[in-house]
Amino acid sequence: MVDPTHTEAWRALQAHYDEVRDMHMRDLFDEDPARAGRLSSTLGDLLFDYSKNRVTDRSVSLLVELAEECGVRDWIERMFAGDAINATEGRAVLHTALRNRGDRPVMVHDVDVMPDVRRVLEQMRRFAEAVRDGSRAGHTGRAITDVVNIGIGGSDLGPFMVTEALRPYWKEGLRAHFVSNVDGTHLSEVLREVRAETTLFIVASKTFTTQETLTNARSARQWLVERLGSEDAVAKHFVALSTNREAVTAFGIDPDNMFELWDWVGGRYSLWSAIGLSIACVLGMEHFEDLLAGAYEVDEHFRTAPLRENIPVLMALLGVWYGDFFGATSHAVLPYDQYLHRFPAYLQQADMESNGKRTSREGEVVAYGTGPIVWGEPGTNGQHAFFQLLHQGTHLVPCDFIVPAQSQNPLGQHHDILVANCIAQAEALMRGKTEEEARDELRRSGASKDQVVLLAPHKAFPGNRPSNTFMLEKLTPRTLGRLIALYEHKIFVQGVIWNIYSFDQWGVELGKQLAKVVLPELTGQLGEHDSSTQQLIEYYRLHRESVS
Ligand code: G6Q
Repeated sequence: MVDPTHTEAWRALQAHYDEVRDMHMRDLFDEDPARAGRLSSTLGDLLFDYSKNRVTDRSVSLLVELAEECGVRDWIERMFAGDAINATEGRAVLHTALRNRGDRPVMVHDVDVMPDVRRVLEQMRRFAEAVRDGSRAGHTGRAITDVVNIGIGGSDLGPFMVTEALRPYWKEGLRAHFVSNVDGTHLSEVLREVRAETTLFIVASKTFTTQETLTNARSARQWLVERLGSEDAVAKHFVALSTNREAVTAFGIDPDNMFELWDWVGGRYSLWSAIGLSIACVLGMEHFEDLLAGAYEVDEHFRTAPLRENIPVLMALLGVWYGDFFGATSHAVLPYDQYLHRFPAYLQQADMESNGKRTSREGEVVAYGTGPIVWGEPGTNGQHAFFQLLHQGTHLVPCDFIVPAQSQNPLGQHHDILVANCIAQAEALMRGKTEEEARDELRRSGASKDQVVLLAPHKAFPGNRPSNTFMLEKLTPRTLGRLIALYEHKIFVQGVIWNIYSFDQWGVELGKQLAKVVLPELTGQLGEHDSSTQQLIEYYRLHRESVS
């Protein structure tokens, strides 16, 4: 266990920060034409350009030393080896086993988990193929046209993001829907779009105890039985993805219609498991396996590449550099691909639920910054919204630009325009515009002296704002698999350096506990609360509609 601030590398980085904080990236590029080539890495067709960061070669070396002193190499080994590194829950962390395409065994408590992983993949393949070819039909014999995934958090965000990202691979005539929110509006809106006879509900819940998911699943079940007029219909229209056979059976789903996962699969790392069944159904198993294969390539890279060339490690170290030395508190993810519109939301959970922690592995409150606030929107929309703050605001927000070279929907000049904007934004953030340049520009455009004085300070950009750019040939199952796995491992490395446990999520419990207390009070006996909580409950009791 290492407090990162007690390492030699941290102290050296602190001194080094004083040397580099006023350097401008514009000068670093001007002085060194080979900078981009040196500060870039490739993996398959992926180009990771991290040269637009406020680092010198020495910064990178010191950051890598930090990773070494914090034992990153050893932690990587331990994760892949199935050690119980999720210590507060006493579990191994093995999403990498789910996409292990090699023949390496993966041992948990001396048992190789790979035969089970392959068995469930095979079960998913048979099921997905049968749904797709119509042989796994609904209660009345009609083929399935709509798959509705009912799940929340890790049992929703991953499959939803992936199916959206890979829409061009959907089978014609088969649509995916996702219901997560317990707000009845979410389920109602989806049910308006589908027909009971041809709809398959996938109840995705690792624990099968989640209030939102079970509430949605019960209402969906009732809707189906009412429409098809028979309880028997449930067997043909409901399947479950879970670790909890008993609860699945108690809910009324035949265990034969259950796809298993295991406690060593974390919810927010579970899209590679049976939780990905909706992906396999709409995309086909071969595309789901391509997704796994892309992630596996990254796993192999992460396990074997030297830290200095290891892309997730570099991504992680740059985040630590800005968060803990430059004081950045957030990180923007900006995919220039409309299909990736849920990617920032997906990463929000992956990152913030993993590293939004303040307690060290020794149980102490840490004295340094940990996980950032992750946010973002697809470009170019963001440019017309929050980019103002990125360019001229008072916060330093490191950005990730993600852009494929080929569009899934080539249309006139659209893609060139999209890519030009992406590249130009990263350049503008880095380069900026001095007040002198702004004045020159104004003069050339014929502005009066007064206008020049008035406007130049507002038209100047400080620049020196860091970004990474990820360029890929095309967004495919394989390249998406790579991208997701890169971020997963980045998050892991940061957790190791910050000396926190990245794979639990105790911070989501208190609200759930209190909701259990408040729920009966909305209609029954009122308990003791602070005056604000009391007032809100009373307001609701006065105005609520009674539902039959
Ligand atoms: C993820 C979290 C959380 C979880 C949901 C759904 O890492 O644990 O988001 O995925 O709470 O849980 P179930 O799958 O058990 O319903």
